[in-house]
Amino acid sequence: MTALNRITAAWIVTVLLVFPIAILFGILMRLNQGNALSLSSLTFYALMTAHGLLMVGIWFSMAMAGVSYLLQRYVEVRTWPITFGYVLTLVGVVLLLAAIFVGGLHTGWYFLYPLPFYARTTSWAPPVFLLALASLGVAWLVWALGLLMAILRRYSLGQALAWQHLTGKTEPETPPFILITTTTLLGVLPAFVAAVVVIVLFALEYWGGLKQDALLMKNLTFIFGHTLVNEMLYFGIATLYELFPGLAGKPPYKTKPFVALAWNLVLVVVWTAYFHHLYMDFVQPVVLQYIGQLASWIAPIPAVAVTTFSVLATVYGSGMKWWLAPTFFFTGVMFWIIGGFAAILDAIVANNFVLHNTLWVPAHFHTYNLLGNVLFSLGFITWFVREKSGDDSGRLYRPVATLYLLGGTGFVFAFYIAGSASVMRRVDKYPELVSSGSLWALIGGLFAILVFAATLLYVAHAIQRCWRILAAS
Ligand code: HEM
Ligand SMILES: [Cu+2]
Repeated sequence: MTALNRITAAWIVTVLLVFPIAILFGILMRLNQGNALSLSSLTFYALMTAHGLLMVGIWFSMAMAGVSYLLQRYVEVRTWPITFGYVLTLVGVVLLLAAIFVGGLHTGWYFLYPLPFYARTTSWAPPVFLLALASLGVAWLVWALGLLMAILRRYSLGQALAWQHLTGKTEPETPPFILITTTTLLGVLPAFVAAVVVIVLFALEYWGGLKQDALLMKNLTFIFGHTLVNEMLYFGIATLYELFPGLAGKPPYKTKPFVALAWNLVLVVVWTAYFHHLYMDFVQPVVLQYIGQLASWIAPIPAVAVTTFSVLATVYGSGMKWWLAPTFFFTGVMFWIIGGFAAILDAIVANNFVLHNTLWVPAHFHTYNLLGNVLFSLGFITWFVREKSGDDSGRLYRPVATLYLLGGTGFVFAFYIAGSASVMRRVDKYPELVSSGSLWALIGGLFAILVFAATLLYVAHAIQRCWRILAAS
């Protein structure tokens, strides 16, 4: 059993152990908003912070782990950066949970300045939190650089970005997987740099009393936060490009000129899309608001269009045998389109006046995470489990697919309805003015319990088999 199999199995076991816990936090929040429970505000915000950070952390890591495994098809992958990433991520998560559940930190997942200094119950929570973030940042930076170097040992930068295909040349060939992985790895690097800078600035204020500029801090925070969650979706897409045609019994995808163009465009545009988080900040230079709106349109559209087209063309007339892996990939793409469309609506300045910080926001990002990116990773995991154990989880197909998709759809639908009724996000109990929010919270919570049930069934299956891979080595 190779080291790469082992570390991949370790990632799967870890991520799948944390996932149901993080879902449970989400259900508790929804039931609290639906008045079926009565948590203290502090507990609610601690759960919210832990839920958001854990979810983003595990699914970013799992997307990277899937890509790391598949990369060995094209280049020599060294396992040490992945193992390093694994260990430091665990350290980061433990520190994070300590800061939240012992230190009383409850800033929300993107810890907007100056919240870490105030939203806490102990004096040591902010430094431990900063340490946790630093640990995660270093873990993922080293891991990402390791993968990038592995690619650049085999391909030149221009080849890895498929520049030769832009002009219609077919040789040397850059597989779409290499192209998307490279653009995504390059894409996350500025996010990690911004994270380091923001941590240092927080530290300067905490220990040195040096007041920071709130607008600068907000920009840096969203270069990090937005870019991280945006790019993790593209790692999932890379995995899909690599595995989906094979699942349909078709030859691998090739990098056509428009595919090369789409992803090169994504590479540069993705860095400026984050401005859409600052539309309500009137002190932000106006030109950046225009750039933000344009970039928010341009960043997802080429990728979505090309991917949707490829996936539909693959399925059409393929006689695809539908089991969990292709079902996860296919439905993931469909919900990605829906969630992406809902996100673009919100990223239009005029709409943002109405939708800003309403439940429309969790509505769209849960659509392309819970029903998009997570499904891409689950598709990879299901494929990996079958490769290694021969078990295609056939028994689970109907119950898991039905409960997860039905529950997930109902859960996000409740967010959309409440969001369009202007119910605000990040509130533990709804005031009279938006009391319809409570009903939709309850409905959303009940649907989420279906997702939880599907997850438990699936997790028990996959962990057992990955555990055997670990134990056999
Ligand atoms: C069935 C599964 C899930 C449930 C029940 C759930 C529930 C929730 C709830 C109730 C909130 C707070 C919404 C508000 O009132 O503002 C929330 C926020 C959030 N969720 Fe989920 N969620 C689920 C899955 C996921 C997944 C898969 C991700 C993956 C990235 C995710 C990431 C987040 C993030 C980033 C936030 C924002 C936290 C913040 O505002 O600081 N969730 N979720
Ligand atoms: Cu964003």
